[in-house]
Amino acid sequence: MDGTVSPLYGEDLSISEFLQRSAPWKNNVLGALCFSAVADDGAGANSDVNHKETTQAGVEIPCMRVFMQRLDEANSFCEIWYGGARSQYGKCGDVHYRHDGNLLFGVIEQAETGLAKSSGKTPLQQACESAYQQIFNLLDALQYPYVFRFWNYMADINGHSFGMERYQQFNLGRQDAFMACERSVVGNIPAACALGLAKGPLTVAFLAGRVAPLAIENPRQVSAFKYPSQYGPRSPTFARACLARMSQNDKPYEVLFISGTASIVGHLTCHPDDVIAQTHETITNIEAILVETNRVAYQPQFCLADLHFKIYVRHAADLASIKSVLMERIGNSLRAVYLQADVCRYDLLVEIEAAVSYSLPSLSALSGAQG
Ligand code: 3EB
Repeated sequence: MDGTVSPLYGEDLSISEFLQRSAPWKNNVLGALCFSAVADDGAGANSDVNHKETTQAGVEIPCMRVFMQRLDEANSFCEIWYGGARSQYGKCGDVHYRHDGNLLFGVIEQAETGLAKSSGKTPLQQACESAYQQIFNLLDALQYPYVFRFWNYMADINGHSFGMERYQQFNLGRQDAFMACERSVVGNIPAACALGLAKGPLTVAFLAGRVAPLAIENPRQVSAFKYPSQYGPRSPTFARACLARMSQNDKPYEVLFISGTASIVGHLTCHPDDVIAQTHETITNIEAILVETNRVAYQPQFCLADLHFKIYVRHAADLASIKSVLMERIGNSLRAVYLQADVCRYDLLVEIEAAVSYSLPSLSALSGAQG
């Protein structure tokens, strides 16, 4: 479909391409998510600290860097998020951020090393709670009340320590931070993903704004915030998707963030040993999310063919199988980047997230916004 626009959503560049491109478009970059398993990858020279890059023109950009192997084409992948013409960089606690008055993109890492288990909290749980509290403190201070999307990356997500799976420790810290900052842990909550890295500290990126988005659930799945306790003492805190309406340079548009989606129906993993069936089930889940989105969108035009996909693959050897299912279900318009990552349940072999934005006809369309 031709109605898609990318005033917000980024493009497929390697990190070195991203950094070598010169101004002025870079002034509109709010931030980037960079995935690479190559040391430095052209970024080292400009990277004065982790998760921040400075362009030749001196523009400071929060730039998440996680150690993750890209499986298709290039070695690295940068997903770039754009803002308005005037934006500014800041650092608050450990959070690097950039904001333009409508949107704020930020990134924080929190190491577990040096943290002992204290007051009954594991190091990962503490790192997560601290990351989220710092994010919420920043958003309160700068008055960006609504998070649309969180990206969570941590080492050894399926590992166990202190008698608990690490992903469950993460969920404890996340939910505690939401509650401590008086944020809802059910209902209208952000979209998210949570993936395992081969190495590196807990790293969280996020995009927030000033207009309330609409959380979307998938009727085929139990909402993650209602998962039963067999998956851990605290439920994950995310919605299946988040639909945000915003205006950038006086152009209104609607953007959909689809959370990491996997082969889960109800709350159970389906097809544990079958990557092809898992991929089909995941696309069927994403289709169900699109149906729900089109019930509440201004322009009910959200469709698979327009989505920009990020595909997290547990076993690199499954890449060809996954790709062939996606080609079959989506066709030639498929836009996808493939990364090797651990998925948060040991029996999930693939997780797929997506985003898309469509322009809206006029600002007056926004005045009728619900929510
Ligand atoms: C699932 O549906 C798969 O904990 O933030 C997907 C998206 C998953 C986000 C998160 C976890 C998260 O439960 C896992």
